[in-house]
Amino acid sequence: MARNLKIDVVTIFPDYVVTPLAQSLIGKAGQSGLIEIITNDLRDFTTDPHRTVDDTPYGGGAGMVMMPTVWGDAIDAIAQASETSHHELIILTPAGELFSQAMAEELSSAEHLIFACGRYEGIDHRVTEHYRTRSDFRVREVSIGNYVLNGGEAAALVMIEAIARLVPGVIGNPDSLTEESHSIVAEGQEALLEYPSYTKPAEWRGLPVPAILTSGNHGLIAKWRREQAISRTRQIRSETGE
Ligand code: 6GU
Repeated sequence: MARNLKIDVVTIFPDYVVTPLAQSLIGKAGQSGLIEIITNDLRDFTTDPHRTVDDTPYGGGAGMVMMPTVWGDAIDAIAQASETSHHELIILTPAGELFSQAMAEELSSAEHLIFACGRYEGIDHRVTEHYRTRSDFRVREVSIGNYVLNGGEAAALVMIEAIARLVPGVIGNPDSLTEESHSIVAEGQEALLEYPSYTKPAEWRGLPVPAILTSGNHGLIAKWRREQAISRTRQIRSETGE
């Protein structure tokens, strides 16, 4: 089967990402050849005996900065080995653009994603600058939310899970993609959060399932679900000020 998407993750903690990626749907997508995921150890691209990846920041300040030399060698080698002609370089940083469903949709149709997981105080900014000058790359600095992690590994996992499930064939029933929270809707329409779901038993700890759902009236059920989605969306938006 043709490979749809190649994903490289570059990290100094390969075990942190390898095990979760081997699990579940994303792991199965890897086995079926729909997605190929490779985890690369950044230290394999060092040239000194200590396998150094970081140094003190110019201008002073706390923490260490990851060196552009090592990152450049790693990214060049990974791009070369990919056998694809265009590469989406995703640099994970809390200072990046916020990840969204729209970005996941866009990235799910790329041919090659490279996730650069920064640690410490980040990666020397010239890595972003250099690859932005290269016509075979598109560079995005991305954050998954307004909080700080110790490194980009967990963020890469979040993004890969959101992206991989949008690759055709990864999810058995594609209908489940179109109805869900945050999925893209027609222009001018608001993206609604999902309505609440219920299954058996019909009553649990004194709580019955909403009667409408057992009425058999599909028109009324659809209307009720839409109303629930709208009120949920309003509630969350007002709480978060979005
Ligand atoms: Cl991508 N990296 C780090 N270090 N912290 C984050 C993040 C990324 N996204 C949110 N917080």
